[in-house]
Amino acid sequence: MNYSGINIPKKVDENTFSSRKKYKISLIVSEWNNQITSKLLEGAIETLTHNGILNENIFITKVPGSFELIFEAKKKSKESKFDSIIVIGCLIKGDTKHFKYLCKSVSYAIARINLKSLIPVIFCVLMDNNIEQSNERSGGKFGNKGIDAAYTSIKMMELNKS
Ligand code: DLZ
Repeated sequence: MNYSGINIPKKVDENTFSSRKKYKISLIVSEWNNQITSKLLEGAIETLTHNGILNENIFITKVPGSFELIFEAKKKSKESKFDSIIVIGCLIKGDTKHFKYLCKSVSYAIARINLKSLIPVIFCVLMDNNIEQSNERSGGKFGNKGIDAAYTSIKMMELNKS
């Protein structure tokens, strides 16, 4: 277990590692707060490829903001191409009510997509009070939530196929 609560899988046997070659993953990334989401994306890609997922099976789609993660995740969850989806975003509190409603609608909508989808949609959207908190969770003292999301995605794909 690491500090974030994700159970990091131990080294797996050759068969399990090799069976991951077939998995196709969609990474949907918000460009809003790109300095943070790019680090989450990097952590996710590195973790996936170090754990048996082929580079050519990782498909990245950029969307303008976290709100657009919803539409793209809905679309991708209906294609039969992917075994899992990771949505990556970063919402940072400002002076207006945007933050509150974006946090609510994005988390609620992604949860709803999961209720219908036959593949897991992993939630990697930071919701922070300030940029410092986001930095701490995208390669800082609280790790990189992109790494956690990638491990979660592998676990869920294996669970879904078992
Ligand atoms: C409008 C907005 C605001 C205020 N803040 C953020 C944010 O912190 N993080 C983020 O990903 N997106 C933000 N957005 C943009 C919305 O997600 C969305 O792109 C626009 O409202 C257009 O639909």
